[in-house]
Amino acid sequence: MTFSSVREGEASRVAGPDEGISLDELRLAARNHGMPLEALRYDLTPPGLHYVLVHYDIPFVDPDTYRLTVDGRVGTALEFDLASLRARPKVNLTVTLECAGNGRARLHPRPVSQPWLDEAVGTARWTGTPLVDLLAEAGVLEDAVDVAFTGLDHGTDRGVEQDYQRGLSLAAAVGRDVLVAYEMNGQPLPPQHGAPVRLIVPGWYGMASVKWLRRITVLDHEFTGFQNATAYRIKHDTGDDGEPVTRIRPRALVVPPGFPDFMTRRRIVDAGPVELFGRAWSGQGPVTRVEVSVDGGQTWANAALGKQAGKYAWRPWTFRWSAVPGEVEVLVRAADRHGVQPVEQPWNTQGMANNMAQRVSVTVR
Ligand SMILES: Nc1nc2c(c(=O)[nH]1)N[C@H]1C(S)=C(S)[C@@H](COP(=O)(O)O)O[C@H]1N2
Ligand SMILES: [Mo]
Repeated sequence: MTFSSVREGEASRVAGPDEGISLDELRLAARNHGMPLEALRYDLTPPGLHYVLVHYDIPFVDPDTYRLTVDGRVGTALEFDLASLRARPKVNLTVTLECAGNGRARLHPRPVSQPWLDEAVGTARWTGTPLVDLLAEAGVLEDAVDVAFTGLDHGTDRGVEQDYQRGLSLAAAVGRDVLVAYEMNGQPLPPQHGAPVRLIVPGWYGMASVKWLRRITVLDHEFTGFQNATAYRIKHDTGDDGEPVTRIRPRALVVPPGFPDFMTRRRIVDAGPVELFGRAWSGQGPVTRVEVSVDGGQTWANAALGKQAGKYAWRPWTFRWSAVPGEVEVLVRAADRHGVQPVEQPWNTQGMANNMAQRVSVTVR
């Protein structure tokens, strides 16, 4: 097996019809782990079980010498150390984060990238200070359009060398709930989740929540860096500029019932009443409905919705299933006011914002 080499400006790639997961993809999957679906049980995901996505390397940052700069189109450029950020007004927000590539490995043909199945999600209580206050203190100038956020991590992607960097429109950046965060579930951020300081953009796919945040730059023009203009876009063919990936589409996941077979992870369940439990979320507004099918998607019934832990947090749901012996495919799907999750794949070249309904194969004995 060989590792691929990449030339500058090369497009993302789609796997051939019989092409299995490569060592390149496996290496990414081994670094970037998902949340085991049984951890859907926790309101707040224990940090070690929260999914992780790191494009390059996890930077080694000394919290004592760490600085955050606010500059660009502002009246006064500012610099903060960790203590001065912690001394500012404190906000706690429970936020469900999901990677825009979640579900990518289930697409046909498969976009070659981090091969997520269903598990690129987690919910944490983030503590930080509102970004809007930092911007107000710096004094955003009238010609401001976008805000660029730069991480301490560095690498190349498709031949383009870069710091991890994302832009957000000024309108989105001044939302009261966008946080410059330094704690996760009441503890200092773990290295893999952005220590010592990261951005949290609630409701948006994870790519917007820049980790290891070192610089906030107000721009008088649209940000056109790689992660906005090339990577996180919904493209239908390689020549297509595509649409930007923004807010999280609705998704429901079920804790796989019964117990698993080691290799296949097929579920084994005893016949009789089975209480299915799961979570559902959307970054576009409240989840309005969760539906379950226990016959491979032919018929659907409503699950009972539990109480949401916050505006940006996932919502628990339950469903009472009377399991009868046989081979069963359980499907779950969530809806928000914009619509319901598709059962057929919403395919695009990079496998972004695909919220196809989860399927779980179960043997009822
Ligand atoms: N600096 C930096 N920030 C980053 C990334 C990165 O690679 N570098 N990955 C982004 C992506 S694509 C996602 S999905 C989330 C993942 O956050 P988590 O690892 O804390 O779950 O971080 C985002 N922030
Ligand atoms: Mo992501």
